[in-house]
Amino acid sequence: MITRRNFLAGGAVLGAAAVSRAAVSAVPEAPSQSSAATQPPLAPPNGRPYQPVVTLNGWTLPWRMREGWKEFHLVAEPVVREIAPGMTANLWGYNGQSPGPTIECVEGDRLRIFVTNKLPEHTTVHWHGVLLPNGMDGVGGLTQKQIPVGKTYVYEFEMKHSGTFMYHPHADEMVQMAMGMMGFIVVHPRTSGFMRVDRDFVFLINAYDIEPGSLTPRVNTMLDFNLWSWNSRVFPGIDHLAVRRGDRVRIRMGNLTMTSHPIHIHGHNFKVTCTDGGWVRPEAQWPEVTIDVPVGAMRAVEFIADAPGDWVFHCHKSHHTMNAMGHNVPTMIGVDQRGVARKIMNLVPDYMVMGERGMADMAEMRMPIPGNTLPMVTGTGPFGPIEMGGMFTVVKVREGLARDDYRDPGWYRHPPGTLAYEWTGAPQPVARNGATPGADPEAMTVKRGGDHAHH
Ligand SMILES: [Cu+2]
Repeated sequence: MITRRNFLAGGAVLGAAAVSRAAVSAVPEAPSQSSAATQPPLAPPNGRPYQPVVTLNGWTLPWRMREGWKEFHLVAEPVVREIAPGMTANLWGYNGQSPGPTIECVEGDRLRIFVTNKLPEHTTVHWHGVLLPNGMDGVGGLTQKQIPVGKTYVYEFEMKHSGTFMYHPHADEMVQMAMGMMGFIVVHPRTSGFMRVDRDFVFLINAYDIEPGSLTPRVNTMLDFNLWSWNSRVFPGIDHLAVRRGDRVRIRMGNLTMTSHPIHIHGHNFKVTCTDGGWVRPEAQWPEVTIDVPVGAMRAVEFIADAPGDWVFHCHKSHHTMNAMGHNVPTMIGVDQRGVARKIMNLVPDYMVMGERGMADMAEMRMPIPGNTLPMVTGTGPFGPIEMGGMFTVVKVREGLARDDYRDPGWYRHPPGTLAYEWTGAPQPVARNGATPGADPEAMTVKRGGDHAHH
């Protein structure tokens, strides 16, 4: 699905004397991606070898080698991004998508990155976490002039250390990041075998405020976003992570929202092995099942996928696993709405009473919603509605997947005797007031308070 756009500067033939500027005058082509599906890992066709990453609902930017430099071409431009099937958004991004493509290279590589600005306003690119010369840091006004509309700037630096980084504008930042301008950078270790894993997934954590029925994010929103996304996708639009049983798996995440995200896995525990500051020494790693990813930070977690199954991987803030919703909906649990419903139905025949027994029925009912709007909770599993949205996906651990097979293996088939089941025997009498019928009420008295004198 990669289409080629040719940016080769028009036919100037350069003499041997023009060597130093020649590289700059011949701009490399800028591949563009039209699909929001996870693309297979890009095995390096040249340069130092490495084990490539898989960008969740994204892709890696191809490069060309030229006189010892790895040359990439980013095009900052308006894009149309599918957030999940049934909803697209008008975003800003790079090379056809938001986020932009992942940049992969190796410790010690010399990078020359061309950035062409096709936005309606100026921009820059900051290389978050990368140690580089000050003038390559991409801070508009401070370390460089902002890149004007229609112009191309060149960044050149050596990747001095391996790790997990990202790129984003440092120009009209609030607007440009709210519109989706960001991308991932992975610098692979030069020493083969160092921090080696079998599967290496990456994604950025982002958020949008898009009014139901509209297409463009509200850029002034600070906290009350309604689409909590990974790589500008929400459940059920986030691809599943297919993993072979026994694989060492790494998941790298970077947070460019304005709140933290406690990212949680089921069925396994993981260790934090890398941040945007570098690798974590083995003796400094500790086990977790939830890791908070702070604002403007990156975390890489690793685990051995030793438990077959469909294991949920999600943000633990429950509002971040929901799609566009009004926050002004009153809680109606326990409120008897029958009387008022009858009155309203005389006026509005389609009126539905909702939320009286919780809000689970929202996942089953087909409420009328505006066009280009996702249901608040959605997705169907093998046992029915999953009742989720937003930052939620599934790690599918299976026996015997091929090394580079990332295709969805379907739902897990549970071995006999390993599935929760309904009790169909005789019911027990229900205990009330902390006492079982016939028990001595004195014996059930709870001693209140305690002796706090010994602190
Ligand atoms: Cu979250």
